[in-house]
Amino acid sequence: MSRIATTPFDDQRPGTSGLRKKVATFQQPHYLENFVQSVFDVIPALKGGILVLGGDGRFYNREAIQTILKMAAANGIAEILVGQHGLLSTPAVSHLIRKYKAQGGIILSASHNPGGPDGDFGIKFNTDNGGPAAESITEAIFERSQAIDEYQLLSNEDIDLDVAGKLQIGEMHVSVIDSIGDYAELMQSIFDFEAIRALLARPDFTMAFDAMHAVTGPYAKRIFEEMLFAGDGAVINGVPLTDFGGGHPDPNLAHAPELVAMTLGDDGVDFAAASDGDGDRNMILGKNIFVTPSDSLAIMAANATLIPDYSNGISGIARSMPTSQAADRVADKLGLNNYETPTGWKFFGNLLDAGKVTFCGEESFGTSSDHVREKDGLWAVLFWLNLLAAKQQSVKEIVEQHWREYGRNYYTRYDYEAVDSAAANQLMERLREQLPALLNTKLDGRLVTLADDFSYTDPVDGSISDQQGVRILFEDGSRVVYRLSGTGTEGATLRVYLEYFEPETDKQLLDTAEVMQPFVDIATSLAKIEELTGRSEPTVIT
Ligand code: VG1
Ligand code: CO
Repeated sequence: MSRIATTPFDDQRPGTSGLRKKVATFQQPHYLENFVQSVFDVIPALKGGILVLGGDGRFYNREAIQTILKMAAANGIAEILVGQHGLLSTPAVSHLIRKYKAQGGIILSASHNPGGPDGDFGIKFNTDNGGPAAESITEAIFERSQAIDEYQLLSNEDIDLDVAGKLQIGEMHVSVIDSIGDYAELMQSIFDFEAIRALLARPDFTMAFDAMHAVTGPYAKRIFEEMLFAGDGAVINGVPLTDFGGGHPDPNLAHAPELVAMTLGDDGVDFAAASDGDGDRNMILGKNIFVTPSDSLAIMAANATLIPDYSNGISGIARSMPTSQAADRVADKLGLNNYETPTGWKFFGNLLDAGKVTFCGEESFGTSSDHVREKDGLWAVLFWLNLLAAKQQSVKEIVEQHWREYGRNYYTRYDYEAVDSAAANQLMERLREQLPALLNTKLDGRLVTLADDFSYTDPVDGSISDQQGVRILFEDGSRVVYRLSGTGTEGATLRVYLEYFEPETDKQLLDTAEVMQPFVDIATSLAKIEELTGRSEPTVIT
């Protein structure tokens, strides 16, 4: 075993979802090692314990895995479960931690951010409940990284990640496991695969799943093609590539145009879906319709009892603050618990562990349930397929019926990426200063009934998270929300979330962009976005 001297890097504070940086940053000598040693130092239970390890297959995934294996052996980890080819989706890691009672898991991913030598890399640590480490732990890891002066590494040959089997590095047992089997089995235990098979066998039903050349390719092929007989070719872009084929593995209307095009027109596929780099996000489309992630959460909750695993009902729903309030209406009507949390899946963990909620969702294409402690892209896709099979209706019929019953929350998000950090901070600061004066005034004729900087007190452990986004709520339930991203790697990303509630059936089928324009105008002028950032248009609209 070697102890290797090192000095701290000052930028190892994890953001919304782990530590994310340019590949070149991670390639600096000791950079990855410092962070991993900080994790081992902060979580003593890993010594003598089990660790799950895998990544989304992006550039630098394999190298990082080999380094972490040698460090884990030197740090006294007893057993490590590593995905074959170095691949494990984020929800699969969450499941493996829980199933094999591991003390933690390391996921190598920068999620939906581009990959390749000039792209992004990332590392996330999940705790023994299977979920992303809570803020108290990520802060402790960051603090440790600021004082680190050595790390431990066992000199050893690289292992063969491509062959499943058991081997040893020093005293540490290593199992290279089939990345998919346990996860596929879990999905089978939740959903009615028989009913989905029957749906997919119908000559008049077609589907497409876009794996975006990321980690869900092999999972989707096994589940949709081999287990559900969706037909060869149902999975597109199914081979994981280290640069995701040059694209953003980000399942939304802007980054999956090929898939969206397949749903349009009379010949469009009946169901289409996509997932992101690490398999925790999902986009749901039907013939000529896109289901917003916020609506998807609400529709799932409203129809939960049609799915075998939730047939006895669900305890509650949690949504991140910027996610539309559509789910709240379902919770109200069905008498379910309902929570509003800050952005990031780590805030759902305590609620799920305490049984207070069963479903969670984020507007950023994330939905999941208590079957794991992460968002889960393929789970959401299977949920929708199971729903279509149970209801024997089209995606469009299900969505429009939901709107008629609960009203429609029109929704859009504007992202301004790679904005100058100082300008973005100034913009948020100015907004915060304006908040007290905004209350009970009118913006574009709409009365402001709440204007604050969202603060969350965790109902389970009492921890407080401040400054989680500026929100302005109007009398009619409409909202404008601003926050800065915690996953970007260049400058700052300003996110502006806009929501308008329409209870009247005859106004629920209008064009989202047109309906939202007044709110776009309110949001851009109130925050002086162009004046402060120089941007007259957002980088991406979702
Ligand atoms: C974004 C999303 C957030 C999500 C996070 C991680 O964070 O807004 O809802 O949980 O990404 O998703 P931010 O701070 O950039 O807005 V993923 O798929 O990276 O694991
Ligand atoms: Co992701």
